[in-house]
Amino acid sequence: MTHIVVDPVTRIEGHLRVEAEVDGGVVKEAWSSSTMFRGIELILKGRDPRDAWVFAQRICGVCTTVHAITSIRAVENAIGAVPPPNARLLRNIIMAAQTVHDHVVHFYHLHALDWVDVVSALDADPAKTSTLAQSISDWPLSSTSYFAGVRDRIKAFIERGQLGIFANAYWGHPAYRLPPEANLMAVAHYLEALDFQRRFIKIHALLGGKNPHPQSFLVGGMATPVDPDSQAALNMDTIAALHKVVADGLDFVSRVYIPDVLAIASYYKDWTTIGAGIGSYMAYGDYPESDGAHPELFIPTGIIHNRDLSKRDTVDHGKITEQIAHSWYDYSVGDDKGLSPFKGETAPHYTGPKPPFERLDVAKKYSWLKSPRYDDKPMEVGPLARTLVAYNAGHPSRTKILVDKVLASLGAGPEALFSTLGRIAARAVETQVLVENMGRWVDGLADNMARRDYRIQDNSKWDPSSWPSDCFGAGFHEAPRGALGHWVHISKGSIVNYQCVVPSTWNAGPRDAGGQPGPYEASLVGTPVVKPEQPLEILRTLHSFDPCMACGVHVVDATKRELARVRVA
Ligand code: NFE
Ligand code: MG
Repeated sequence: MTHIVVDPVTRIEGHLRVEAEVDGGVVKEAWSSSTMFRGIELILKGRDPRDAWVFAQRICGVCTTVHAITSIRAVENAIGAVPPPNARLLRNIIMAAQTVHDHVVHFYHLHALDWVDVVSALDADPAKTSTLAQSISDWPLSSTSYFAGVRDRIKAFIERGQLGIFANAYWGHPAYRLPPEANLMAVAHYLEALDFQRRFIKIHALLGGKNPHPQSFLVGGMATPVDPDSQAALNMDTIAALHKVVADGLDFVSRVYIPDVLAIASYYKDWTTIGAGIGSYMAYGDYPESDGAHPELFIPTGIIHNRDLSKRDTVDHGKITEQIAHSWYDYSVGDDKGLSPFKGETAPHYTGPKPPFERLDVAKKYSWLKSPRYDDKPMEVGPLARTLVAYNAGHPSRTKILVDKVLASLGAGPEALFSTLGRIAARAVETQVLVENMGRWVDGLADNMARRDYRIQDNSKWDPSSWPSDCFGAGFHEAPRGALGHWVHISKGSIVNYQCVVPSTWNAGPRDAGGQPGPYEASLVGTPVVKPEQPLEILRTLHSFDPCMACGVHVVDATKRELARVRVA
């Protein structure tokens, strides 16, 4: 039995440590630990709920707007504010832009190098790379001279000892399987995606003033004026600019991202049988298509239990609790109990070993993440959960068509989705579905302008004197990494309690009081590890979730600042 420690896991947001027992070249057990405490939930206590979104948004710099919208929705739910149609559409466009941007950055810049060997790309024949690229897509940047140029640029970097962002990986590891030409094509697209993401997120600059952390949210609506007769407002020029960015986005996603996912996946088909994890999936649903308290949702809500795609359960938010049996917190009701987020407590209490240490005591508490549970069961959330729910829902959109296309190209059935590769494929499909629909929401804004509906805020509930003296609200959003909820208790105009239960907390949380592992922990069991001192395969499955510990924990230990450490005991 070999004990592996990966700390910190890199190419993620925040600080994640994983310990695993490997026997016979396979992971037998794994523990996921967030090594960072933050405490935004505590910072919010006593504040004006109309300001909460500005603070909450700073939970993360990767999924930048998601805590703003969720906070706004929680407060609106508590005080009864109803945003007008323009605000709904503006929010849908901003959130979809976030998810599309986030997914592209994840695939190319955070995850691809687990599958693509940059050093091997140097051996590629540019002419053969061109043939390969043209066989999978009609994307124009595909000539022999283009790929020769990319190869020469990387070669020059390496010869000068300047691998830079490519410096720290397991190049030459036997689990890398792409031929040099596929590696070169993927590296070229890695570089193109850097440029793409900068152009695409301009949507946030257009509608929210900046990225990260757009500034145009407002309880009851949005602070983006809509007026075709004003140069200072969202007008027909903005509509045209949005349409252009969205069209460019659709072009890149359908002609580069999707073909790359299919091409890379074709070399790693065995990863459709690795990394499934707990097999239950939850989506809150999102992107309201109508106004009011119970809108139609573009991304459907539901739960898939135990990999059974023939049934879809409904989500009852009242069944959500957080446990802390293995988390560095105290509960007034006892550490073996779960608490509803409305009654949630954030009382940090570190009882782990004093750093530096070799191992966590996983029989006791071992993470700053809590363990969220639905009806006392762990749930995987994220693009795969949403895609499975939409697939089951017979979603009239393109989800089912696109998923079936991906499965056909892999020669696999739907059970292949319950896997590491399934997460990657689902994220790509979701990106395509969202970017295809963004133009429709932009058209919705233009239509409203044409009929002179310029409303952007319901200000009837702006004054705290219009609020109940004591009220509770919950807000939900499908963030890039999955189902996100904020719960707020407001009394006499101020926040009494604020709890965030975040996608990476659902996925990366530790075992609960009953010993049930969280999704990361379960998904690593059965993962092959060819070279324990270079646990590339562990990174593949972890990265397939797109971890974000900043969100998950919501004071960094400044005494322990190593860049990377992998130990085999
Ligand atoms: Ni910080 Fe986040 C997303 C949220 S996390 S990245 O997506 O909420 O899990
Ligand atoms: Mg929380």
